[in-house]
Amino acid sequence: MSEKQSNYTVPRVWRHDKQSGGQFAGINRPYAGARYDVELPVGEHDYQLYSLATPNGVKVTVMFEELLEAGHAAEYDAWPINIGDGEQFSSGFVAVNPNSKIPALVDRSVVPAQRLFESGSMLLYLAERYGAFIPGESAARTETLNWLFWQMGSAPYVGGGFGHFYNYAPEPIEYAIDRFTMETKRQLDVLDRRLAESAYLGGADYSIADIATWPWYGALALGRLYDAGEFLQVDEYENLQRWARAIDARPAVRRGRMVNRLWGDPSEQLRERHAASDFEHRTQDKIEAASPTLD
Ligand SMILES: N[C@@H](CCC(=O)N[C@@H](CS)C(=O)NCC(=O)O)C(=O)O
Repeated sequence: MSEKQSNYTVPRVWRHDKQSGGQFAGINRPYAGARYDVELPVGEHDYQLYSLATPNGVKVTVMFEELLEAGHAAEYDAWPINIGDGEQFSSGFVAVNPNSKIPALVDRSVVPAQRLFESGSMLLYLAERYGAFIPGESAARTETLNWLFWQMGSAPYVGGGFGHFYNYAPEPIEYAIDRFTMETKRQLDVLDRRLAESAYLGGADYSIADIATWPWYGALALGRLYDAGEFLQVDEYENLQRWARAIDARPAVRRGRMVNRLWGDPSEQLRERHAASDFEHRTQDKIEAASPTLD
């Protein structure tokens, strides 16, 4: 253990008796499990998604919208889970995801109903169910899974590492920001080099590897995540830019980004989604216009 430059002496035993002061400090606890009893709402479709439009949530709403766009019968109900309010710790949510993180999904078309947690598991389940966005041929399928699992292992360095210390920590810590910026830029270069040799991550075709990766690294490349585009000099990654823009222009991606979104431009928020027509009639601007709040 280094003894340089710190007022902090590491105790023999860590105790949870202080607040870190960070943005999510109020909801973090060092133990798992339900904190209160509330059942989850259930709509009419086979798929019930409990999520939020963070990068991990957007992966799954984009997948559903891509499946629907391609003509598959993958209608779903999407219910917002406000993680800032601790809704991921309800008994209903924990029964679907014991890890208390969005997204969580239930497929009621099978008996007993199938629960799914981990966005990568959901993408693979849906891709296999519909034979879509995953190659059938062994080498291309394996390469697609290589990148899918790469994303699942790598993104926590961006979100929990870079994003946390650059954006959410109560004070900037140079050592932590340097460490995670180094790794984030290295990962951006990994993607840029792959996308120099291939249109999409798995190969010539758009797949679940791209659907998983774009909400994190595409958003970073487009300067939408943590307002860190200039800091990370994302314009230098030309192949990544080409890929990020191509995916951004897909209609299903535009819709998927809106689902379970609780912040930003009200016309871009579809807080609950139950039907394709909701994008036209149930965005937050229209809901607010129909029932103006009283001052
Ligand atoms: N590996 C998980 C990560 C899910 C995750 O980290 N979700 C975050 C939002 S992006 C969350 O629910 N955080 C709430 C919390 O940590 O209490 C996945 O891909 O599904």
